[in-house]
Amino acid sequence: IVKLNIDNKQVEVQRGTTLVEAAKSVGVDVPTLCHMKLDDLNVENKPGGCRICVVEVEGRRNLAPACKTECTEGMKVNTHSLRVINARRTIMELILSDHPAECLTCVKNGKCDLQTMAQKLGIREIPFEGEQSHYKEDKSPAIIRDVDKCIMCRRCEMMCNEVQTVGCLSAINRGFQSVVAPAFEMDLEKSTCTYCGQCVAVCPTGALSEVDNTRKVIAALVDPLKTVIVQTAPAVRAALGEEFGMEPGTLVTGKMVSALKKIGFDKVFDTDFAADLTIMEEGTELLSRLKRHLAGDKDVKLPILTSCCPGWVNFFESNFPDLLDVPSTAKSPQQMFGAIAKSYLAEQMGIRRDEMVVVSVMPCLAKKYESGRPEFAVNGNPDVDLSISTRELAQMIKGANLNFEELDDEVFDNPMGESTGAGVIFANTGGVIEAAVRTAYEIHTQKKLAKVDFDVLRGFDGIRSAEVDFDGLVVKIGIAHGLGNARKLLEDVQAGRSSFHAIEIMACPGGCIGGGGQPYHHGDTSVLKKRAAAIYREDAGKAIRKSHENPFIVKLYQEYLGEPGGSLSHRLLHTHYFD
Ligand code: HC0
Ligand code: SF4
Repeated sequence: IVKLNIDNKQVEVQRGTTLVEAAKSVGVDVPTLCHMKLDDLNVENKPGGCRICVVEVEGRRNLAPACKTECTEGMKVNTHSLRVINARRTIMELILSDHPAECLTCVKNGKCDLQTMAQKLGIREIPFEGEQSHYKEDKSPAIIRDVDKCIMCRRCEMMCNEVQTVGCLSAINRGFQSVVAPAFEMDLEKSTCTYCGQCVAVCPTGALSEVDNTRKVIAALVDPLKTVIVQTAPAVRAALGEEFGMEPGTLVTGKMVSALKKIGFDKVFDTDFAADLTIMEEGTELLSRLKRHLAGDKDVKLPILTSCCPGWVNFFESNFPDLLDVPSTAKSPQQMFGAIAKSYLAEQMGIRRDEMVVVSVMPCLAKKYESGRPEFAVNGNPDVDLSISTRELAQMIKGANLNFEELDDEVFDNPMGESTGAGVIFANTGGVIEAAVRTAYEIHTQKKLAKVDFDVLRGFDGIRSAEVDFDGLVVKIGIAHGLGNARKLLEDVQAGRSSFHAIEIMACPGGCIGGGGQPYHHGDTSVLKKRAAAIYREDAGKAIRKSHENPFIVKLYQEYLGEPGGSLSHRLLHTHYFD
């Protein structure tokens, strides 16, 4: 324990605590820009680069960066002396001297940490003339790098290297030329980037952002020759409200549907319906692999890995090319939705597939890339035409001049809008496997589950495991969220050390509720837990909570698909992977 004094407050902290943390513990908020501590992920970005957090320490000649300075016994600290305020303003003016002044048209306008800090410090002019570097824009199918706006905070590096272990981004060059970039300054598309979007989620400025598809969506909506339908991912409903000032964890399912109808979509459907469909296919695949394994088949690939997260699919395709036959072949719900919409539904509606535009609203940026993968198109016409993020949907709602909070709740259209609680929980880490267990258990044992909630599969630890007793058959389950955690489980599989039968992997911390397209959490990961709790509430309130009991799924198999894993299902709902 060390005792010190911050702004005339007595503080007691553990040895090793930084001044930023110590100040926070007594309610003093030292302004920071590059610093970001993600408590639930056990990572902290503190390169000490921006220097905005400088404070005055009695007896020291120089101001000290609070994010890097450890508390020592008897320290006397002033976080807002005139000298500190002056220094912070000068530092900010220097940072802004080589930053493009494009706030009015910047994607981050109103949400930019740099802008907020400039406002807070009362910057009204920039007396220094920095050298404006002009990098070429790097536009991948999902993410745009506009590195003129990079302030070298290194938060993206922390996410990409420490949390995701993708190692795609690092600092290069010196002085005004310094930027964070993939190796050899190659474009993201040519790098090993998975498009998980976690770098975008923490970028303080407009240096990293999503490819904006909202204009294309509006163009489709005004085209009289197109029938435009929309699907909404499970995680969107638990976070969209934040964009309108609602408390994190507010469920806005009904308002979201209402907004989409008012914006002008011809049908508003639910990706959760397709999540139920995914369970039918993936659950069947799990059971069939298990049965072959029990029958002594040595060629069967176990553990089966979930395959619904496109960031994760990208990751194993680049990092584990020897394991391409291990994941489930089931397409993601987004893609199953598109495949069924442009076959079964288009037939029912009496239109050709090229007259239908399928839009998806996703918490994820990798979904933009996934929808463009060539194998998910028929004669060049994609199953999912346009994917927008939760943030882009919020933008469209604001642009349509809708008062979101005042909207009445409306319900999804059918047949592809009906879903069960199992489809909803896909949004959370552990949710896909819990949904699969609910269905696989009942199909395998021919018995009703006494309790559909599997608390053993829930939680926020990066790697979790559980055993579920299928009436004598003990199924061993692994769960990882965040690609760094996924890598550990995958290395076990690769080395033949894994004893799991099934592993669920989601690329983003928290699962889709923490996706790269969700409202910014600004470093407060408690937001993710509130969203997760909201998702479990939505599940608990559903009349039907098991995918195989979704009446529209039952009908789809009866009328159209035949059996799960059957030949039409295989053609429409399964895929393969490439290195
Ligand atoms: Fe997800 Fe999905 S659960 S990946 O996180 O499986 O993005 O929300 O839509 O496709 O359903 C994202 C969320 C989805 C898909 C579903 C899966
Ligand atoms: Fe790294 Fe993910 Fe960002 Fe790609 S999208 S650079 S993998 S953090």
